[in-house]
Amino acid sequence: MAKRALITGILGQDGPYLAKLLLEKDYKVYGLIRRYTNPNFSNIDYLGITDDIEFVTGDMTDESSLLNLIKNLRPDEVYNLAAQSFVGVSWEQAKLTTEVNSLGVLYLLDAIRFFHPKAKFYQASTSEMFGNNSDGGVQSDETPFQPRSPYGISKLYAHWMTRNYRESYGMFTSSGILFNHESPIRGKEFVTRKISDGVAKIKLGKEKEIRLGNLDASRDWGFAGDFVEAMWLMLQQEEPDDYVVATGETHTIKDYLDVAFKHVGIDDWKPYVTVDPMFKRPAEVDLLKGDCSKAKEKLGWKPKVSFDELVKMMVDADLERVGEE
Ligand code: NAP
Ligand code: G4F
Repeated sequence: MAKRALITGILGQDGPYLAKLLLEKDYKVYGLIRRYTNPNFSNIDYLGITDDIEFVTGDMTDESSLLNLIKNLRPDEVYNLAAQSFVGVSWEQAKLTTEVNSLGVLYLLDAIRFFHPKAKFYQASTSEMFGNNSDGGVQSDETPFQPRSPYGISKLYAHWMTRNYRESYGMFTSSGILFNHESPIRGKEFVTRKISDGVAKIKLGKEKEIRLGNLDASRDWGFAGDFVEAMWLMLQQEEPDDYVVATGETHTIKDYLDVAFKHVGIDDWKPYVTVDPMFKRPAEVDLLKGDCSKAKEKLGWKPKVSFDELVKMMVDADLERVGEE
């Protein structure tokens, strides 16, 4: 019989890539969406899988909706990708961020514990939990957490709860500590997509500049399509565990600008980029670079798409979309 998976955050970036992977593996996929008058299916439409998913409604902040869902669906695997995932806004909406990212996870874990404790649970943890801490410039499974944003703090609560339910109740709960991963369906407020969209608009004469914040921050950027494979692999192991998932390379925003602009034939991006303090953060995470040796060794996972390939893929996709507008 086909395995049944519930994915929260199905309309975001990772949800569609994970759903596509699970559908290819013959899973029955349920996708949790919030109630909207006009839901936005553009990301799953982009991957061509909208008709293959069964949508169920609920909200991470509404405990009873999650209790009912787990009670009725009894999924084999639950992937919790839902979040207020934008670090920048988490200072302005710290309470909402905590309700969705922290309490929402507690509600979902309890729903599983009460109604279907055999379900395997994946929690979307994040490299943002490390803050500026590292072991000589690298973050691994051993690096202590030191979050610097309300988002990072909210995710750390969920991370520890996920671990606690494993230790306290023997549930199969695993967290992936994923470093930044991007794609053509990345939200436009995140820096990579903001740049790829801006570069396409500048190239096609529709905009004149891109306004950005801190250009010196470094991120370990991988491709979302690669990273969702690690999520699935974590739930196929004999034992639950937590894993860092990263590419092991780090690049600054300036590096991203270099590759993106050069790809459309513009050698110097400086005339097209304005630094606007509005996009700077009250506390920045300066450098993220992950060591995912454990995931490589135990899951047999490794990233396939390089940094240059990722940037070009995103710019090409936006050139096509902006061209069609
Ligand atoms: P995303 O594009 O922002 O998607 C998040 C999804 O969560 C959206 O579909 C959103 O629904 C849903 N959501 C928000 N609040 C909700 C609520 N109250 N109830 C139900 N659903 C709600 O995020 P992503 O990039 O796919 O990331 C997936 C997960 O991985 C997130 O938990 C994120 O924090 C984590 N993560 C991401 C990265 C990364 O680099 N992408 C790295 C590490 C960890 P709507 O569509 O209705 O708004
Ligand atoms: O693209 P970002 O907004 O991603 P950030 O803050 O690293 O968070 C993403 O990755 C986390 C994993 O490490 C996830 F957990 C989280 O959900 C999200 O997916 O910003 C990246 C960097 C930051 O240093 C930011 O200050 O880019 C810098 N930046 C510079 N100018 C900008 C801008 N970021 C945004 N969003 N917009 C700018 O104009």
